[in-house]
Amino acid sequence: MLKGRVINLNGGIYKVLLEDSNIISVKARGKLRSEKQYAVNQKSYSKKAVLQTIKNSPKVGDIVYIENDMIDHYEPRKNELIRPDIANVDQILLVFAAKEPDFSFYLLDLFIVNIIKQNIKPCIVISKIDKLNDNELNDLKKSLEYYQNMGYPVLYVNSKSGEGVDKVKEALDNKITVLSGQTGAGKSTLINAIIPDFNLKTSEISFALGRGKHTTRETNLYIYNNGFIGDTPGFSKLDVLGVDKNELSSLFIDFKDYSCRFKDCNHTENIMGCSIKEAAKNGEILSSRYDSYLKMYKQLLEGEKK
Ligand SMILES: Nc1nc2c(ncn2[C@@H]2O[C@H](COP(=O)(O)OP(=O)(O)O)[C@@H](O)[C@H]2O)c(=O)[nH]1
Ligand SMILES: [Mg+2]
Ligand SMILES: [Zn+2]
Repeated sequence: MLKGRVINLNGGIYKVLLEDSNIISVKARGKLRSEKQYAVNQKSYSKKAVLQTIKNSPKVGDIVYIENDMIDHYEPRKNELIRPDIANVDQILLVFAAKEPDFSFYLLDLFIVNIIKQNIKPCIVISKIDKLNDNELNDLKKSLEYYQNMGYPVLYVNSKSGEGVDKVKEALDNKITVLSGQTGAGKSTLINAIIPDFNLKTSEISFALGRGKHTTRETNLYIYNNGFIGDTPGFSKLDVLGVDKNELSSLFIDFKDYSCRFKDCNHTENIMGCSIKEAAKNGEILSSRYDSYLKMYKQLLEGEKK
């Protein structure tokens, strides 16, 4: 059996990069084309059930095995994104502007929670560093050291001059990467600084969730050195999607060092001895991280009451 990685899907035709670097176009066997619809809550704070189509067909990013010019089966996935529809994503390149739009720690934390929830690692890229003066940039770097200590790389670029872009190129090696970040953060400019003819599609994808049909659109991974880059960004406008308020603290991985001894503590109230609240108070947990947690928790709580 031939083994390879799906790098493109368009109308049921899979382009598979084989181990010998050849690319072949194949279909999937019939048993891999069935679909089922399940009622799911898309947002944990919405009581309204929406229908989601669960497909067992291979998708872009899958490691597949081919027999008689058909995909026979694929390896278990370590994760899968819905938008873009890509499996086995190694990292999200989270592009945040240093300025224009203003840097927001809350928004950064919100993106990170969503990424961790998908079982993916963020790589933070701060763009437009040329828009800050030296003092402002140093202050930002100082605050972001905290994120580096959490294990998330933080890179700094001026995509217009090319400063710092080599470090981003290195970060892409050997990985499947999807870009993410607010509109205007600098995703397209950054990717064009890396690959001049790259066409990063707009993130405004209309997807027919719950309407009982699925749009036929192309999903594509671009081969870059030994890695792959999705040509469509992931979530750009966000809420705390699909997160249960009781799992929220587990998505703040820096909180794990301060295991709270109270079983049902949500770490939001003034409970004497809550180690997370205390760590936030004495600065061991970055205060903006804790504020982000409180804000998200409150939103999830309010959503439940609706
Ligand atoms: N000065 C400066 N401007 C940038 C940089 N990166 C992006 N921009 C500008 O910011 C605006 C938004 O960038 P764009 O790449 O379209 O953002 P996207 O929506 O995330 O794809 C554009 O006007 C870019 O020229 C940068 O590193 N420095
Ligand atoms: Mg863009
Ligand atoms: Zn607690």
